[in-house]
Parts: sequence; structure tokens; C-alpha cells
Amino acid sequence: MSADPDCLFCKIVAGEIPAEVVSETETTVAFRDVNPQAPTHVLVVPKQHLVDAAQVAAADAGLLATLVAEAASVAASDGYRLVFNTGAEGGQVVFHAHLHVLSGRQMTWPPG
Ligand code: DGP
Repeated sequence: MSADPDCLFCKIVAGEIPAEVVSETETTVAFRDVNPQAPTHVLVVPKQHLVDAAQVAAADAGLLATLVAEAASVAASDGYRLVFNTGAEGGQVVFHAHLHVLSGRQMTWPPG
């Protein structure tokens, strides 16, 4: 499975940097965001180093489905928001695909 030695989330997947892991599958890891924006804020990432959601979809559509299924299972309530920030203009800071799961409060729209 490909990993980027300079990637923060690859290091979390490998256990080299600690994170509060809440769920894991053969292909994904879910851990709490270090800077939570909601009472429950979890990031679901592929173990494989893929840069964004489109790259996940192109590599393995089933992996994208697993990310979404895992997100639903870690959300603390029936209502939640899923976000893939994509590219610098889309607010992406860590260039290893991650699905934000935000829940536990009323979401507002539009987001910033
Ligand atoms: P994004 O802007 O979509 O690339 O979000 C990156 C998220 O990653 C941001 O909400 C904060 C989170 N984050 C950054 N560094 C760490 C870390 O070392 N550990 C954890 N758990 N989360 C991190």
C-alpha cells in the first residue's frame, strides 16, 4: 500500500504520530480532528496515500464508499455533515484525502 514519508496522515495511519482513533477498517482509519469544529469532529482517511476525493474515486470507487459508510457509523447523531475540502482554494491543508464528519450541533448554511 503506497505511503508518502512526508505526509502527516500517512504517519498517523502508520502509528508514527499519535491520534485518537475511533474506528478502523482494512482500508480506512477514522480519528478525531485535533481542532474540532463541532462536538463530534472525526476525519476518515484511506490508509493508502491518495491526495483528494477524486483521486480516491479514480483509484477505487469501493474505497470511496467505505469512507462514506465509516463516516456514517462514527457520526454521533442522525444528522451530520460530510466535507471533503479539496485543493488550496477549497480549504484543503493536508493533502491526504480525508472526509470530515461533523455532528452534535445544528449545522448552518452556507459554510464559510
Ligand atoms: P483540511 O483543511 O480539510 O485539510 O483539514 C485538515 C484537518 O486536519 C484540520 O481540521 C485539522 C486536522 N489536523 C491537522 N493536523 C492534525 C494532527 O496532527 N492530528 C489530528 N488528529 N488532526 C490534525
